[in-house]
Amino acid sequence: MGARADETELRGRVTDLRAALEVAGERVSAPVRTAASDALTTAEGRLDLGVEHTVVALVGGTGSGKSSLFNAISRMTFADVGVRRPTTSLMTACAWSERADALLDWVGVDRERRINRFSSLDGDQETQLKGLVLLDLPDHDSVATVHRETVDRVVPMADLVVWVVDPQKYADHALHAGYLQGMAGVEGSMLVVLNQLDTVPESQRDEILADVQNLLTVDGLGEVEVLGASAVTGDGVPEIRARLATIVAQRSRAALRVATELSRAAEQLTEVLPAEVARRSAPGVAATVDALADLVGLPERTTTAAHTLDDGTRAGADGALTAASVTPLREAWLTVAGAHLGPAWRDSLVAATPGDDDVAARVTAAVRAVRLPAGPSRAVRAWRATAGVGLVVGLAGLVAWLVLQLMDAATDDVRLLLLGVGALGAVLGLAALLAWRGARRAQARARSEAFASSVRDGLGRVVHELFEEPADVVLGEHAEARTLALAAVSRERARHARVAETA
Ligand SMILES: Nc1nc2c(ncn2[C@@H]2O[C@H](COP(=O)(O)OP(=O)(O)OP(=O)(O)O)[C@@H](O)[C@H]2O)c(=O)[nH]1
Ligand SMILES: [Mg+2]
Repeated sequence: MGARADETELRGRVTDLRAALEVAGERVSAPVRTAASDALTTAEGRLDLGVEHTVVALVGGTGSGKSSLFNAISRMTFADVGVRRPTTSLMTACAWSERADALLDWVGVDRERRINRFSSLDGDQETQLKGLVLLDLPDHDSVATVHRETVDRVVPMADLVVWVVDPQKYADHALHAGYLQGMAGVEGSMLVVLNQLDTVPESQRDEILADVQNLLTVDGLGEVEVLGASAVTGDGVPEIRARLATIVAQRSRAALRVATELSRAAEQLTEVLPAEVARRSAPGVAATVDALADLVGLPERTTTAAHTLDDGTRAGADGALTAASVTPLREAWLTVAGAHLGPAWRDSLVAATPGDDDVAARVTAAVRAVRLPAGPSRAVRAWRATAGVGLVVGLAGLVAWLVLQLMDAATDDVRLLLLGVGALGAVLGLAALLAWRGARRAQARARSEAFASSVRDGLGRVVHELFEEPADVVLGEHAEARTLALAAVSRERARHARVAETA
């Protein structure tokens, strides 16, 4: 990954972690919050120093040729090379960057001891080292305490430590016991240069290089690369520059450190934002509506609605809920909606949900608000009228027939006609009577269904407004904080999590 891309990614992760903290607010415990904001401060501070830089420190005993190599690598004569030992007491820096000043302030290089290689005329040849900050350090085994202190302070800041040894002193005890043996495990950020090879007869060079490598193996640093060079003749210097170019192209240690710090803090945050917490409270809604329906005595009210013909007032009246009667139900809702939430998040959910009084009042009002069409239905009225007419006609026909029969009046035809009309009327009337009863039963059924579904709709609205909506705000914030924290752990993990959670 390029340095720029690194910085962009890390800044994005900083933004995400900060946003996660903002969304979560005080619902995350103070220690986790503090750790995260400390990590943010450190990360931003380090990013401002520029993580695109690769700090390479030349370290070694006095006279090994650090300053000479510094000049050879930078192709300048900025560092003091001397015969009086130790020569270098102040660090010298060469930056293949125009933005390294903040970093060099942090490392502690004096302003006068810095040179910029990038603005020089031959910049074109130097682009392969872009981002390199080369440091010439004082001698690590110095008689001057301050030199040793400088080395001890700066070595941990470096992305790469180049140990410069010479053919006379490469086996030096102070170097191996004091430094190299302690570097086992970080071989990747080390390089050894055996300088002054020009002072060794050509026939012995391979042998002496192999000896250096063997000593490193004894130190537990068998993996460390050893390069031979001569700062005076320039032999081996292009190889060193090529090696540095490769390292400059890799992710810097600073970027790694920032990435690790951010990951650790964000990971801690995701641990207090469990994945098991639901993103929506919808799954608990139906059960709560059912429980409320029981609580308001919906079955009995439905019976009342079926057997009365008013506008539903009777069925909806009476039995105002008390706050206490709502408490268990509200608790049950909070338990389901708030499953797996941390304590502070649960408090936030409780605070967002209206109290028992409100719920009781809204539920009572919802039941009372149900309105049904009053009076008998059209079918009931029609069949009743039909039955009335049929029975009256039937009765009249039969009575007239009976009277004429007894008086032996009128012709047979007329009497037969009256008998027919009477019988037909009676049959029709009775049939209409049966249909009327059926229509009344159908109306009762329809009224009970309409009442029940209106009450359920009303209860559904109450649950939606008083329970679901506020809970979804809290759960949504929880999910958002978690997604942001995951993004701050690493872009990769955030992508995986999003895929898993939407699957
Ligand atoms: N022959 C030869 N002499 C060298 C080479 N590199 C450095 N020298 C000489 O060794 C002496 C010390 O060189 P410096 O570069 O000052 O060594 P240093 O490691 O910076 O020394 P301090 O600053 O005292 O720690 C100088 O006289 C250099 O000219 C080399 O590759 N070959
Ligand atoms: Mg020097």
